[in-house]
Amino acid sequence: MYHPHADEMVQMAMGMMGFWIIHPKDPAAMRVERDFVFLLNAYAIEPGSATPRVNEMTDFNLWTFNSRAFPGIDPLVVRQHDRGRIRVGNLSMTNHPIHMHGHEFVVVGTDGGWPPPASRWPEVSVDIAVGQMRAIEFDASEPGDWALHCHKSHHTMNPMAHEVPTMIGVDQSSVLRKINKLIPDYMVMGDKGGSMGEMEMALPDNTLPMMGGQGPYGSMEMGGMFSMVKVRAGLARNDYRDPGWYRAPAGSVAYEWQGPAAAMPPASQAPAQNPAGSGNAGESVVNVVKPTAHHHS
Ligand SMILES: [Cu+2]
Repeated sequence: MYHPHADEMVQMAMGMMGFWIIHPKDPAAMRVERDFVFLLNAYAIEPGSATPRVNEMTDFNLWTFNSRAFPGIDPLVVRQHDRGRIRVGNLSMTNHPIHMHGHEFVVVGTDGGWPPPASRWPEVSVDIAVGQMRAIEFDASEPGDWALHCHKSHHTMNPMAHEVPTMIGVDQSSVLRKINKLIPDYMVMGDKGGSMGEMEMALPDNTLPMMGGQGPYGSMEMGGMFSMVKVRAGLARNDYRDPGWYRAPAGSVAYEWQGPAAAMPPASQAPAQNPAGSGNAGESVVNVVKPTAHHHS
C-alpha cells in the first residue's frame, strides 16, 4: 500500500493513498481467473461541504471501497467455478471486518506475502487492521448476488447523525406538528426504527444518502462499504460487466406466509431442557456448582 508520510493527516484525509500489486513473473504462480483489489478508506465530509475535514481522528462519516460507496459502486463479477481473489487494504483509521456471503473463502495473503498452504485458514469474515492488507480467495461455486461488506453496521451507512437521543417508542406526533409550522419539510424519525433507507428526504449538495440502493425486492438499506459478488455461469473470460440482478430459481425465494400460523405446542409437551430429569418437563434447570471452602487438616 502507498500513502505519503509528508503532511500525512491532511494527505490521507483527502484520499492520497493507493495499492501496489506486483504480479509474479510466472503467470501460473497463485493463478486465479478473477482478481480484484480495493482499498478501505474513510472521509469526514460535512453535508454540503466539498472538502474533507482534515483534522478528524476517528469520527468519519463516509465509508468507502476505493472511494466509492454503495450503491455507486461496481459489483465484483465472477464466472461460476472460477477462482476469485480479492485483495483488501486498509488505510482508514479503524479496523474493518470484511464479510462475504454465499461462499467460504481462504485467507491466502498478507502484507508479508503468501503464507504456506498449511497455514491458510477458511473464513467468512476477515478483520483487516489499520495499515494491513489481506488477500482472500474462493471458488465461485454458487451462482447469485452475494453481499460483500464491512461487518460494522455503521460502516454500511453514510453521513449519519449519531449525536441524537434514542427515540424508539417515543410519540413525537405533537412535536412534529409544532415543528412543521416552522419547518414544513421536517420529518421525525426513529420512533419505530428501521426503514430509513426508504425515507425520501431532500439532501444537501455534495453528500450521499445514509443508505439505500434498490434491489430486486425493494430498498436494500445499505450504503458505504458494501458491494456484491455476482457469480454467473457462462460469462466470457474477461467480462466484468454488471450482469444485472440474479434470477433466483423458482421456489428458492423466501416469501411472506399468508396462511394460518402453526400452533405452538403447549409447554407441557415441549421437550425437557434438562436430560438429567431433575426439573419438571419444560422447565430449564440451571445447576450451579458453588465453590466450597478448602479444609486443610
Ligand atoms: Cu468497517
